[in-house]
Amino acid sequence: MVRPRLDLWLGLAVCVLGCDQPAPKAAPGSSAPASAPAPEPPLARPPDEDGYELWLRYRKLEDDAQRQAASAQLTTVVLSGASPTLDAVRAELRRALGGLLGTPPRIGSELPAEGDALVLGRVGSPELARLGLAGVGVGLGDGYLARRLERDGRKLLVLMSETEIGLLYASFALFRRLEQGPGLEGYSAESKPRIELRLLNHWDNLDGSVERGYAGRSIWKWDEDVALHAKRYRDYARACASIGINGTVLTNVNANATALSARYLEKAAAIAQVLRPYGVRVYLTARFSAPVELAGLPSADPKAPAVVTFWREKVAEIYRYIPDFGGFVVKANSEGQPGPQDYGRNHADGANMLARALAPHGGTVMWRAFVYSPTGGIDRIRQAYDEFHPLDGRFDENVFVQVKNGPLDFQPREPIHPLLGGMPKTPLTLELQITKEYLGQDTHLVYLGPLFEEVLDQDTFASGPGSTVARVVEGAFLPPGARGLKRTAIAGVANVGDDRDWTGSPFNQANWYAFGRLAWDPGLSAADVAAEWIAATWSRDPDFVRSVQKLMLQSREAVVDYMTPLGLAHQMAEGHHYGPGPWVDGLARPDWNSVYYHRADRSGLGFDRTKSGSGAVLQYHPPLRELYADPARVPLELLLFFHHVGWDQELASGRTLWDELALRYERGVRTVSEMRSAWDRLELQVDRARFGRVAEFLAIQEAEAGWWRDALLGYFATFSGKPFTGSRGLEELRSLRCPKDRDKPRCPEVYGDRPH
Ligand code: GCV
Repeated sequence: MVRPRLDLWLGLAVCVLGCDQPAPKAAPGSSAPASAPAPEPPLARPPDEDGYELWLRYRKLEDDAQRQAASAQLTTVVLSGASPTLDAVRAELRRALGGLLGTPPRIGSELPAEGDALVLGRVGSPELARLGLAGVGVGLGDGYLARRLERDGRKLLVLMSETEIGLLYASFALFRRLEQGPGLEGYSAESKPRIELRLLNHWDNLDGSVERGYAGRSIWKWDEDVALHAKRYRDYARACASIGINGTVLTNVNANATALSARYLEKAAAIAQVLRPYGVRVYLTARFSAPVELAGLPSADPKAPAVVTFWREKVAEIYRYIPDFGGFVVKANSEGQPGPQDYGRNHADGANMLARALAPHGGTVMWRAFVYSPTGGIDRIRQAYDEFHPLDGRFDENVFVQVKNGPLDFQPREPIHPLLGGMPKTPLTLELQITKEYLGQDTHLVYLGPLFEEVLDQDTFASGPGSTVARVVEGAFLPPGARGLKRTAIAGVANVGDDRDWTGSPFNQANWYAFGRLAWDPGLSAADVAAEWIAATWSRDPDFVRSVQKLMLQSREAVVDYMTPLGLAHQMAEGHHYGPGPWVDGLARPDWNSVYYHRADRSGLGFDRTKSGSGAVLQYHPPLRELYADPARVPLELLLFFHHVGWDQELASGRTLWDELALRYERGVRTVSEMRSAWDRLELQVDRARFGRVAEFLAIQEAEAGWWRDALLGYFATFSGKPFTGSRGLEELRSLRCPKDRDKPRCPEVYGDRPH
């Protein structure tokens, strides 16, 4: 029997979603016809850029009237005092205003006798008192206020904060305002970070490799002099500060004890010195067995006095090198990492021992809840809650439990982690992944703002309705700490490497940006954040911003559709997590295999996590628990995460499971084609270099989206018995052995043979 082609077979359903879509274009290297060629670009195309400047390009404002109005206000700047941070503020003002307005400002420490001016001052300072602002802004911390004043017939724009770093944040907010285009008329702002510790976690190894990094080697060149890389570190710190990131963990959570030896501490101290003026504190990962590896102790038992002494002395040594050291991030008893359970102790015993060494110096421990034991269990996703929930309330005040956004592992979509509503007495660090380990890595264009927003907005119901993840992470329900320590934190696994453009692709920069902006204010909309980023990174033209914003906002749902729709998870091929591998089976542990997660059989698809299955659904609070447990009410987006569903079962959409699945895969591929066409239409407005890079990556993504669809539907068809014919047969797809290079994953076997 000749099986119908999926695109013909799906014609009706696809039309429900829009029949006026352009035909998908051919992947590079394929012989299929492409759509009509784009018109020849005019000569006046913007000059090529390499992406190094990120969103800090500060190109001159195009609108003359607006630029002149802003210049009148900002040409004279008043900022008194001397410190490395204030120098950084001045340098950034010169660079940004010089770029945006065309002329760098005159910066003095006294308000001149006449003329409009920008005044920056610390809350309570004599400068602000002279302007009648004594007492204004108390309690801002690192937050800031922007106020417009009229004094003696002159217009003043005043930026104030309690801290120097707050003045830097206020300056970056002002530049954002200018980039956005509404001008300074009526500008006033008040903003305080809603989460205190906003950290990047680098999974960088001492040998220069980066775990799950796709943007080159580590920027921390442990074997080289820091001075050689100081410019890059300074620019990294500027980028972090511009979006409010105030800490960075230099080393991988799969830790190497050597990172805590004198040679590396000296280096970390030199890096800390470059980052410090920008308010970015350095943290390190601690390997739990360091007392054995570095000091030759017989064990790392957290209750052994020699171990306690080792850590106390080690921490004191670290603070001699780095007086404002932030603390440790620890992965313990997970994926082979040592931990307190090796000695019959629990996570609280281990974390508190380290916390007590850090407490006298003001440091914190971020103890990760991503535990993944070597013995497996009834359901991998249950383990963290089962181990940590009983320990709630047993951690010292300077311990955070660091929880990934979902219970599995940074999938394109998964439900929130039940621990986010399951440890009401413990400060939690929400861990998001900026590097796209499971979302197409460097080449696929996926804007993560909507994913972060979805997580932050999800209600845990832990303290009744309205207990969103954002409110939990902001500490809204946390009992106050006796010692008034910082108790709110968020971390993003960095996507930064030594590639010239920092993140391996121009659009991956947006995810670094979105993480920082949402960490500062989880209430921001991912759409607005995208618009900010586009204007600063590409072009301020409103039509351009709208088109790119649309494309970015489509992209997350697209990757869910073409990789793992309807709550499927972990269908990536073994090891590299790049292409599809639903057939992966037979690896040593059941939960290393894709088949463990999809549970496809003749009767249907999906993992039963209800009471009659693994029971993981019981880890959620009511009414989430009931919602997820009910196959008729669970959001379709999470259906197969919680239920095993028959192939012919009719879903809330009115379609059968098979039809819905096929429709979503097809929709994902088609959305990428639309994104590709939309980008091509913008060619004339973007420099050739960056345009070309994005265009090539979109071509790869389009071909690989089809690869995912064909692999997953082709494979599931062997269980469902439904007709499916992809562009390539299942056997051919199963035999592909790519990517060969995990750091720059490419599969020319899929997208054609053009070099990338
Ligand atoms: C740093 C997943 C990743 C690992 C990572 C681990 C973790 O398993 O694939 O590379 O290890 O998560 O978050 O600890």
